[in-house]
Amino acid sequence: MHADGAERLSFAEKLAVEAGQLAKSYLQRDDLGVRSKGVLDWVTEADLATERLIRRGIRSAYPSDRIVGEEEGGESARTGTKGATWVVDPIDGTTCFVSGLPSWCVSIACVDEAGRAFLGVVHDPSGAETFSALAGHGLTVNGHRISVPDKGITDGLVGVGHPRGTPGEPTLSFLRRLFAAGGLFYNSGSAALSLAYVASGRLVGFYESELRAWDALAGEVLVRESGGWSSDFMGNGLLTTSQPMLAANRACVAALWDLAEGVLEGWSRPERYDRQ
Ligand code: 2AM
Ligand code: CA
Repeated sequence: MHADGAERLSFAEKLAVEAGQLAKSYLQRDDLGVRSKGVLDWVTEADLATERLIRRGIRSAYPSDRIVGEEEGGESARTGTKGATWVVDPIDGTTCFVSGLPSWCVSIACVDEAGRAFLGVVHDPSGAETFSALAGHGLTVNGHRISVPDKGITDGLVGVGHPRGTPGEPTLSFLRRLFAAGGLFYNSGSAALSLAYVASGRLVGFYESELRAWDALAGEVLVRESGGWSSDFMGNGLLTTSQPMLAANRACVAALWDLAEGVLEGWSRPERYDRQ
């Protein structure tokens, strides 16, 4: 972990809020007819401008760090490289953003030289909430430490995302098993925000068959720091591949793992998290 972790965290929190303000300003401009160029151009512009703001901020505060982002990509980052790597998604939940739905967010994570994600910030401009965590220091929401009650699958909702353009399976199999277990799903349209909801106890878990690093890493840190369990995106040492993602509070992880089993080949089964 970085010695200046706390400083990095407060930097990332401010940057995420600033980025969220810029992205949101595109929604307001939309009212003025700027969208006449077409929805795709408009959202691409919002995405790109927001990512550029984040990149500029990081370059000026941490010039020797590396940056990987959804819009402009970045080096094919591997573990074992020098310095920290920032992994950013300027607008996660783009379809919600375009559709006028509130569930989109800015996601910023930082990965250390050993390939461990040690900092995660998810900022939700619509709800004015910043979910923030540094490895070993717990989770805060808008600066307040929160404790999350463990709930079973049937006591709440399981976030399930489906990556656009991919086959219905394995999401459908997971949903079938979830229904058979008496569970219900919630799809926020943003993986990063769903993970923040798991961390803050609003969802009991989250599953998506395919995510990229910028969708997953910040939320992963949030979930771990809330005391929950998350799969390890960086387990293979690569930032550039897609990975399935499972995260849950301690009461749910074993049951959700059973539902996802077979989909998550090659992963070692998490221990049962029975609280004493
Ligand atoms: P986006 O909104 O930035 O595109 C919803 O399914 C989640 O998965 C969102 O976080 C979304 O990010 C991401 N996503 C959408 N399509 C995807 C794909 N084909 N592969 C991986 N992630 C995807
Ligand atoms: Ca994304």
